[in-house]
Amino acid sequence: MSDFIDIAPEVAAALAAGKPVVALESTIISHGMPYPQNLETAQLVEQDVRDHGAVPATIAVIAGRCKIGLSPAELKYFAQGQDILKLSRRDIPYAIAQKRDGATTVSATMILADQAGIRVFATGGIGGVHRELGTTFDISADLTELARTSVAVVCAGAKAILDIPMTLEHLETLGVPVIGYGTDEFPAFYTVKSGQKAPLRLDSPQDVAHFLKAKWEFGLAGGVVIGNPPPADKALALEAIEHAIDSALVEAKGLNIHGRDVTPFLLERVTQHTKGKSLEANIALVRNNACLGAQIAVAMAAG
Ligand code: PSU
Ligand code: MN
Repeated sequence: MSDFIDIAPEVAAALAAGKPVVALESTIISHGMPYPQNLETAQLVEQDVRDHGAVPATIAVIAGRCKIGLSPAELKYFAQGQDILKLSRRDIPYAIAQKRDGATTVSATMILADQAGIRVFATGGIGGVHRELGTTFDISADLTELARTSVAVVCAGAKAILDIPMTLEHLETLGVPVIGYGTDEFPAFYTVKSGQKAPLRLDSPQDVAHFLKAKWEFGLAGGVVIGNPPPADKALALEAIEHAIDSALVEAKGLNIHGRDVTPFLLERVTQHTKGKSLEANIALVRNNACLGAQIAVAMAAG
């Protein structure tokens, strides 16, 4: 493991003892949700992991140190922070060398989790291929990371702000297994349905654990996407979100938003357009994913 990483004592003890640990990302806190809901969610999600028998490890970079597991004060800092970078793979050395604070996206969280030996990571949604690929060439670094780094990502699929069919095609090309958890359909984050079939389906944490072991013990490095549908009582109907997404996309284009700013901008606008309904769904699905992530980590630790 690199000299740039600090593992919180509780997480280090759990890893040393072979106990279940679940990685959590920090971009969702700093750039994915407004304060104070982001802080409440970050705290609830950690508790959800504990309630299901695993140790949570929220990952971030603080003053150039890569942290695996944050203290309550650090969690608050990332929820309130103003000058926090959004880190994907390319940005990690900059944050380290310049001693900056950075919130980790799915790609950066996977890298740090992998270095610490954490195999299960729970989040909201993965990045993907953006709509109008032909003009933007915007493909999230999350997808390439999934191709190379051996961490399972429990998520509610990919948001409809993205081009979901192209995202699934690209994951196939990259050799990344995409599993519908208890569903035949790949979920679309706010909505249970995306109109796209999940390429694979598994129905229990044990089955997922066996799948992950088979992949990695066979020597097939790389990530796995576990698409867990959002809880039905908080999920939105497609009609409820479609308009918000379309308006947000038009606004982003008009304002010439690009690069790392696109996803946070779209998330913020969708929350505004749905008057908070999408935020409620977001919170519920992240918690749901944390619970499943912990169950999978427990199943893996049990052998
Ligand atoms: N999806 C969400 N909320 C988020 C993100 C994705 O519902 O906060 C964040 C994740 O950290 C993801 C990142 O890795 O956005 C992808 O950003 P980009 O599209 O710039 O690759
Ligand atoms: Mn992008």
